[in-house]
Amino acid sequence: MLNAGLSPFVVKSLPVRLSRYFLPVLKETPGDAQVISHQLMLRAGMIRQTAAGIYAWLPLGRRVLAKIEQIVREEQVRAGAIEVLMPTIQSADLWRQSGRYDAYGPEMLRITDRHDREMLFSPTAEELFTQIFQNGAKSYRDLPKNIYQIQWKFRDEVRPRFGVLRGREFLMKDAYSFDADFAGAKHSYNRMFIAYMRTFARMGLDAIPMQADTGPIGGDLSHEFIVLAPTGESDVFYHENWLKPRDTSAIDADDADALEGFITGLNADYAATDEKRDLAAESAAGDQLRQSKGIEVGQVFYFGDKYTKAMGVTVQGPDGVPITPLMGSYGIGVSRLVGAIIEACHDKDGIIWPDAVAPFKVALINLRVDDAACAAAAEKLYAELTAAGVEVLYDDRDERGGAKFATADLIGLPWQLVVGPKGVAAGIVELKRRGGERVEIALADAVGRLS
Ligand code: 5CA
Repeated sequence: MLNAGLSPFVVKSLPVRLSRYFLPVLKETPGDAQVISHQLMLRAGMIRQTAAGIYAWLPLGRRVLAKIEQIVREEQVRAGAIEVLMPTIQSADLWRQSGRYDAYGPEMLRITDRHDREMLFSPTAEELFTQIFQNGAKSYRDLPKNIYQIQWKFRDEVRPRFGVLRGREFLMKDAYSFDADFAGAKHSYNRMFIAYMRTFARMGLDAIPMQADTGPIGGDLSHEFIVLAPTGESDVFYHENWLKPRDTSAIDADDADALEGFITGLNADYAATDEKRDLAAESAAGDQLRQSKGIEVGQVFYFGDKYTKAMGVTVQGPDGVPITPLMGSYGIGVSRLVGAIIEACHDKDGIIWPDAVAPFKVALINLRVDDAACAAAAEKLYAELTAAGVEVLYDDRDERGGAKFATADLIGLPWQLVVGPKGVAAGIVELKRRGGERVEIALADAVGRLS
């Protein structure tokens, strides 16, 4: 293991009283939003667009983003990657060293500072990570290394659309691995591959790894992780075996051979994006071949010495001969995932958050704020749930019950705990699973059930 330490970024979210929160929900579906996730994110008060493809994240959206970031982090740390933070604004000269300053084209946002120096807003960060690595690593003993960040990127997309699914400014996890030889580099690639499967599964998503084109990153080995969704922008082809969930819990990622064997076994089932279709493999799959639309939530690349060679990066080898490290890079669309999860998890009333990424666990709904017994019971539940460490959004607003239910359904918290005057008199509250069944339980049992 490279780094078994815990992430230093765990922040506990606090419970909230809705009357004092900032949750600007919309009754009407905004006309300019074409896909369901974009509509629901606007309606649930998660984001607001500030310019084409650029979004402000409001409190509820920020909490979901933080939950997703945290899962991504935990699986990166588990895979041995080490967190850093690079600047978003980078110098054109750095990008000239790899040749990508000219090659990247109009997707790169170019900026000139007051001294007429050419700068840019990073669309990805192979060059900077390579430079930082070179600066700190001198010998083969410094290998392997995998360094990552979770940082905003900017790509001046021709057609930003579908809300956060294709933004211009978006949050990405990007990791970069450095190894001494191909066997090591393949192990680094496989570690990220399995980390991605675990990451997406924890978020309640079935993401299928598919052979993919390498585009402007370059290289000769790449997989895109695709969530199937009719609104996806990618056309994908896969063997129906991929529709069955894969268990990765028993895999020891430190064991390079076992890991390679597991991933080779997975990839025996065909799955490819449009650019990488293999007609022979498709005919072999016969009537088990499926075609669908999908959303790319992550991509892994192996590109060898493409950047290290261009930028003249070496470390001292064991025999004194310099080694040019071999690299891979590994991206996850953190902000895109918020939209992708909603595309996969919603109904006609709103979002249905998987537990692991829900902004709060429980909506505590007081149906009658003007009723003293009701208010006292709700306040007590709020205090006890908070003390038990349950993330609760307490709807203490002076509103009709119907409006409160509509808000709770729209924002999609996994549980609704409903306190009404009749129930309180009988010592009963209602517990409803969002998208599932509702049951009456004893008031005294409510905190236990939700902790
Ligand atoms: N340097 C590599 C990996 S570190 C890289 O940039 N890969 S990427 O181009 O595939 O981007 C990584 C992930 O960012 C994608 O899988 C996708 O989930 C997300 N992403 C890319 N473009 C956008 C966009 N315009 N809006 C939202 N997310 C995006």
